[in-house]
Amino acid sequence: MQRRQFLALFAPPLGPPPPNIVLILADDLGWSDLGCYGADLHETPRLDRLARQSLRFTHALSAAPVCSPTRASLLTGKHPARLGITIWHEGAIDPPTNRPLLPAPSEPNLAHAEITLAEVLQQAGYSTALIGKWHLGVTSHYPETQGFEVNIGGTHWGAPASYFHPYRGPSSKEIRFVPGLQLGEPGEYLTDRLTTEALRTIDSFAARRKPFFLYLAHHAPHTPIAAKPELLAKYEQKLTPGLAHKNPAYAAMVESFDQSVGRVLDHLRIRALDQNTIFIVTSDNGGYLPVTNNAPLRSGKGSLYEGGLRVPLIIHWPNVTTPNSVSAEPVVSTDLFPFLCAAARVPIPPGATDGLNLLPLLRNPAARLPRENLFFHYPHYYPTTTPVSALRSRNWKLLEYFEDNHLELYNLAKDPTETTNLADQDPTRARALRDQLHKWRESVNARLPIPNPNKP
Ligand SMILES: [Ca+2]
Repeated sequence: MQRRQFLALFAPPLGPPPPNIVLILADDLGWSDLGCYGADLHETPRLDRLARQSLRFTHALSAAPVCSPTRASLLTGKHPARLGITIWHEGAIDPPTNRPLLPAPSEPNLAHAEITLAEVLQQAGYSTALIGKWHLGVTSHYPETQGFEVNIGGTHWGAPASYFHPYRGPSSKEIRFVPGLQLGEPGEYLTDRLTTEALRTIDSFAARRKPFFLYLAHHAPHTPIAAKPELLAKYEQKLTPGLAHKNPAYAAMVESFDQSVGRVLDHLRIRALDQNTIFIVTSDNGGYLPVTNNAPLRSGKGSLYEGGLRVPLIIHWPNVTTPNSVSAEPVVSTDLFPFLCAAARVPIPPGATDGLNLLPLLRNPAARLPRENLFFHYPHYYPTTTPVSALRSRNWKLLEYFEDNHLELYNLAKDPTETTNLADQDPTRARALRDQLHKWRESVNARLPIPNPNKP
């Protein structure tokens, strides 16, 4: 079925009004960056309180270890490998040619033919807004072409040049800026400003008496690492030897993110919108090294070790989620698509089948989803990795590195830090998992790296 045919099937659902959806996505926020996930330097009182009122996932994984593929997957319900988007825009158009492998080709733009969550919800009568980071293609592929009625700040760039107004830098290569925020005050901070825009948007949407989908995709705490002076001073004072987290400016950025979440929550409550709003906070990939530290998890952004994939995920849905509940079920960002379609009572588009509805876990955090395997595919280079695929099968994790095809096998229950490679001790299991990984790659037409003919 073509995109237009599918969307033409829609009519706003009957019955009580479907819930508003507020999805707050942090950029590069690591698994252990929040207080409720064990951070020692960073203070995140609002997220900690939200977690106490919500369902918190301890094994939520990003669909990819870098920005754009996870964002594309979250918005389409398809695996990044199926979309052919396995690295960010700039990485797709300018891959390295001096490494042993030539990385797999990756689409630099999210194709118009893909049906996004915003399009599905818009067709069902939702008002839709993207505020903050887009990073899914050039101007012709901006949020407005994918179902977002409002776009404040979304561009093809992955990060602003500056976190301070006017949010552009003196770069000689390109002038990065954040469209929609031209009027502002000196000293104004991007995380605060995007939040203000989000609150304004909530008010304008709420006045329509229709449900809304707000996708607040913060740039924080992605580089450039830049903090508000008063918070920076606080963390410089607080920093003591022996802490896992050691970067006061990053800590301040995380707290600014926390304040943003608090402002949105307060605003929803003051406007009496909180009771019919699904509120989600998560991140697009693991924490960026060495700016943060994902301990006890191994490695960070770019890598398919847990530090590159594991992210915070908190879901609050009044009368559905149980306060202070925790799920250890492995879930992935792709699951948000079918979950939110179901919550909004709209059909899932054909082909958007790589995720599972999370509702059973919301109702019973001890439940298991009918899924044994999660797959990851990063056929690219990054400072933390060479091209690699991985399979997580409950407590077992297999990684296959493309440069030499070596396998690594970890038992995450006994070895959560992925320290002891069991591939040689348990070759039968390693081969069986590798075969499943290969079968999956074929099933989604995953693109593979190839030997670099110009490299000995
Ligand atoms: Ca990111």
